[in-house]
Formats: sequence, structure tokens, C-alpha cells
Amino acid sequence: MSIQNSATGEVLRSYTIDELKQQANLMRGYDLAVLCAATSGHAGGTLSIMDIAAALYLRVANHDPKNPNWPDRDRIVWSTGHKAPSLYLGLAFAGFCPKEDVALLRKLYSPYQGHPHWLKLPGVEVSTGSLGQGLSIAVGIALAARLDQKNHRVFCIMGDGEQQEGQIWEAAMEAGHFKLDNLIGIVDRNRLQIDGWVKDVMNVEPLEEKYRSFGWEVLTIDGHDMKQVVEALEKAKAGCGKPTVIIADTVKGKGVSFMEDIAGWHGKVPNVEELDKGLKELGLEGQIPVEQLFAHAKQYQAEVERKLDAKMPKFHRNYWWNATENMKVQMKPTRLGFGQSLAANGDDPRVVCFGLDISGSITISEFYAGKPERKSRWISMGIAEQSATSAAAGLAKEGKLPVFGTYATFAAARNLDQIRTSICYGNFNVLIAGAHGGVSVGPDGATHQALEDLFAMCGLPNMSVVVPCDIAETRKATDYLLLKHVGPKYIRFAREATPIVTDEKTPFVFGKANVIRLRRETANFIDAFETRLESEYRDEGEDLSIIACGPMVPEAMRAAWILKQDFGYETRILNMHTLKPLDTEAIVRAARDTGVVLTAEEHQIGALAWPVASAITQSPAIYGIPVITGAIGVKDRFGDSGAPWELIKEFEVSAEHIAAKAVELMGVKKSQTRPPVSEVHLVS
Ligand SMILES: Cc1ncc(C[n+]2csc(CCOP(=O)(O)OP(=O)(O)O)c2C)c(N)n1
Repeated sequence: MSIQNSATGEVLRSYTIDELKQQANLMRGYDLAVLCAATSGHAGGTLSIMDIAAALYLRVANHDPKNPNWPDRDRIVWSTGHKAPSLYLGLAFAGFCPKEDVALLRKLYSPYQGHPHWLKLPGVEVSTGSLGQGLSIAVGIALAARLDQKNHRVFCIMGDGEQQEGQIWEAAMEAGHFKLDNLIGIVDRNRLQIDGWVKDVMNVEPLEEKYRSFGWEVLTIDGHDMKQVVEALEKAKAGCGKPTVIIADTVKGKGVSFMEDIAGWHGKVPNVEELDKGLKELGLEGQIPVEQLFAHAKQYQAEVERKLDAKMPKFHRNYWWNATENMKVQMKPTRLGFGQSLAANGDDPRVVCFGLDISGSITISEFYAGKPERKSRWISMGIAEQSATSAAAGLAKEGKLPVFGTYATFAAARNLDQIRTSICYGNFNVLIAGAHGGVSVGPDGATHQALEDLFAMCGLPNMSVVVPCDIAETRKATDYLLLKHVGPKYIRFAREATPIVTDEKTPFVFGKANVIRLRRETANFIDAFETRLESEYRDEGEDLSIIACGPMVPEAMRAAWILKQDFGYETRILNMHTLKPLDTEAIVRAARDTGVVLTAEEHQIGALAWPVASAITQSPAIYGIPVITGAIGVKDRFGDSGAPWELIKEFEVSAEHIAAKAVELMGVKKSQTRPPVSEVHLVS
């Protein structure tokens, strides 16, 4: 049946096997082009699943492009959300959306998010990106169909590395238990994941036996043989009294010789030369409207930039990073500091690092890079954050010093109960790295942008939390947490290259804030500021205080520059790198001395703002003294795809937004008469 008019039942288009092969090939060509236009994404896995995507969207699944929410349509769940471009191309080739629009992939405000979001694009069934959840959602959809006595089918596309997630097996058990014969799982068995071969990272085989033992019908096919693909999907669709899984043997990067079977092409996209080469290999020279796709993307991008520019607060000069002749700044990814510390400190025999299949990106692999003698203390756990968290507790119990890390959403949210119960309740000495914190993660989008992790981590008894501001501070913080601090500890850092604003001499004392003061404009941004431990700082009668953590510290420094140049205001910046335990004395002194406290965090507002507000309102030292407060951060929204610095603007966490808010607060301060501090009874 497939593509049909839901009102009349008329089949709108039916494809032969040969036509499907052709369409799949064209979809591969579009895939390369839109990934190239996006400059980020996942080439390998989108190419391995493309034959299955073509067969499903163009022939096997019943659906109506003009009526995407037709209640009787078959549902297709992409548990493996990073293959979103294949999903979008399936929809586009079936007529749900224009093909050229897929070139808007990963751009700000675009329906074609880095990972699928069903609220943005009709035809997308569910929002995914955190691996291992789709099969459970599919179980729910299949149960709903059964309750409603509906005949439609639920397909769920998964990866083979993804099978390492424990939740998959909970869902597999449920589907087997309930004999959900309206549910069809598909595993894209391309044998690779991010850190290498699945069999080496964490073997999932024998998959067939595993699913069979959970009560599933199992079909193994060549996932690039269109006839086998269609026959298996149609057989599974017919149902057999139990759920069916199709295990499709595929090749990662299929069709492009230099991408095939190469792990490095997992999260990589072709440049223009590679695109040309790839299209040639696919026999598609001149058949993909590459120029048109690029032009469409460029035009959309220009509109994004216009919108962003319109919403940015304006000042007398352009103070953006490196926009002026002086105040130049160097930028490096904060996450590199984490790897540098592990490389430097990893000889301690107690240190054991866990790989969670994202090792190079978060730099935890620096622990063993070039040091084969440490390999026995490198334990690859696969994509299994929950079990790894509890296993880390077990190692710590036996005197080891376990370290694990992944994107902060998966390091501190997916495994929250394991952190709470296995690690914190037992008060174990485990270092958790939450990488890719904040919206500046960029084009991967909302599912990969941790904006809530600090609420949870700071809320856990026994946990210590550090949010360093740049690469150098990340290294120092890791040095300290790893070897000197005993107990559950969480370090959160960013993905993107961020301004370097500290150096070897800058103090870093766990639990103690630094004061940063702008002294003068200089050639280099870093030299324009003086930094001291707050406990060694004396009030200079500043107009206001900005309390920041993480990459918002450099933004706060730039805001101080704007405020001085444009308004003559002096700012006391507190680098509150340790969120727990919080340096409440530094906060209270800043509030008392300046009367204006503005917080800045790249997180949902409140991980920093509310503890700061609480420190102020609970301090007898400032009872009776008016303190005007404000908060900069993400305002109760999920993230979005887009370029990192675009997202900083869109989510209003730039220096310009800090400065604009500070000016507003200063207006309030000036309109109030503040009793001199000496007239208030001070309790220290
Ligand atoms: C819960 C979770 N942990 C980690 C990641 C990061 N991640 C994205 S893709 C991927 C590897 C997936 O491997 P596989 O399922 O084999 O997909 P394929 O190789 O076919 O792309 C990982 C670890 C994630 N998206 N979600």
C-alpha cells in the first residue's frame, strides 16, 4: 500500500524494487549534500540505514503526506535519532516536505533539527536523540493501537551500538511479554559505533539469540539488498503473533568508499571536494541540485542572522569577541583541559577511566593516549550510562578512583537515580564529567544540550559541583577533584572553543570564588583584568556585581568592559567556579558592597541564581539593606539546533544581554536611596 490518499484509500505512488534502489541512491546523494551544507552531522549511519529508509517511507509504511496525522498511518520511530537526515529524506521523497528544505538541516529555528523533534516537523513521530528510548516509546504506541483495536504497525529503527542501552532490553521484554505483533524492531547492524567496532567497545552479539529468547520473531537480512529489505519488512508487517525484529547487516558509510567501515565518519560530514567525490562514486554526478541546496541554505542562514542581529542589545561599539583592534582573545575548547589533567595525573594506580562511547569528543581518551601501560585501567562500558554509574560506585567501594564522563545530559540526567543512590547515598569517591554543558553545544540540538544537569547535581547530598570557566581552569579543577577531593564530584564543562581568561598564575581554590576586575583596555583581553581570591579582595566601591560560572565568566568580563566603556560603571565579577559548596561569604560581601547582584549561567536560570538569591536573603549581614537582583540564563525553554554563537545570542546568554540587564538594574539602584552600609547592623 504505502503512500496513499487517506480519504479515498487510493495508492498515490508505488515503487518497484529497482525504483526503490534508485530512490535510495538519490537519497544518499541528497544526504551528502545536506550534511555538507550543514557542516556537521552523521554521514556513516545515515548512509547505512538509507535502503531501509527508502523501503519504509516509499513502499512499506502506510501513510499520507497530505495528512501526516492520519490516525490509521503506520508509525516509524527513529530511536537512533542521530540518523535524522535519513528520516527527513524519507519524508521528503514520500512528499511530506520539499526535498530542498532538508538543506536547512541543523540551522537555528529549523524544523530539520540535528535530532528529530516531532513538534517541529509533521511526519516525525517522536523526538529522539538520547539513545535507547525509542523501543519503549514504540511499545507504548503499539499498546495504544491494541487498546484502540487499530491495525496500524509500529516500526522502530535502532543502531547496533544502541543495543548496549539497558532500556532496550526492558522494552524487548515488554514487547515479548505482551506479544506485540504490531511492533517491528529494525537494527542497523553496521558493526561500528563511535569508539570503534561494537564487538570491541561492548559486544552485543548474539543479537538474534537475545531477541529470540525475549520472545521475538527474528529475521536477519542484508540491509543493502532491496529485495530482502522489502520482503522482510512486508513479512514482519503481516504479523505472526509476536513482535518481529529485523536485524539488517549493513555497512557504515555505504556507497562512499572512503567512508565505508571507518569509525571516524560517524560524526563527520563531507567537505565540498569529498561531496563531489562521493556523488561521483554514487553515480550521481549532475543529478543532485547541489548549488540550489546550498543557495537555499545560505538564504535561510542570512535570514537567521538578520533576526538574531535585530534581537541583540546594541551599544556604542561592537564589543563582540575579537571584533575590535585591541582586547584580543584566544579561544580553546574547555573540554581539552579535562583530558590534559587525566593525561598528567593518570599514573596514580587508583585512577580508572570508563569509556561510554564518546571518548575522543569529551577527551577522556587522553587518559591512555600514548600510554599503553594505562590501558588496563581504561574500561570501555559502551553506551550504558546507568550501569556504568553504578559500576563506578563498585570500583570506588574497593578503593579505586573511577572517572566517567559523557555529554552532561547522559552523564547527569539519564543515570540520575544511579548517581543518587549508588554514588551519593554511599558517599563514594567518583568523578563524573558532564561534557557539552549549555546551549553552546550547537547543531546537535536540544537533546544534547544539558540545561538542567546542575539542578540535579547540586541538589544531591554529598555531591560537590565545579563549573570551570575555560580550558586552564578546567585542568586545574580536574587536578584538584581527581586526586585531592574525596567524595562524589561533578565537573561540568562546555564543548565549544571558549575564551581563555585564566592562566597558570590565576588562583583556583575549591569552594572559594575569585574576584575579577577590569583595569584597562589592553591589546589582549586577558591582560585587561586582574583576578584575586575573593577572600583577599578589598571593596573598591564598585557599582554592581556579576556572579557567573563556566563560560559565562568570560561573557561577564566582556559585559564589565561594555559597562565601563559605555556607562562608566565599575563591576565586581565573581567567578563562582564551585557551585557546591557555594562561597556564600563572597556573595554576601558583593551584595552588601554593591547593592546590585546579577547572576549569569549557561543553564536554565536557577542553578546559580537561586542559591545566590538564597544566600543574600538568608544573611543577617545584609538584613535591611536593599539588594537589587537579576538573573541571566536560559528561560525555561529547551535548546535548539544552530551554530554555538548563534545560540548564545538566541538564548540571551551573551555579554550584551548581561550588560543590558545590568543597566536596567543600575537604573533601579539609582532611583532608590540606599542607607549607608555603616548605618546597618552588620553581623559577620
Ligand atoms: C544515551 C546516549 N548516549 C550517548 C549518545 C551519543 N551517541 C550518539 S550516536 C552514538 C553511537 C551509536 O552507535 P550505533 O547505535 O551503532 O549507531 P551507528 O553506528 O549506526 O551510527 C553515541 C554513543 C547518545 N546520543 N545517547
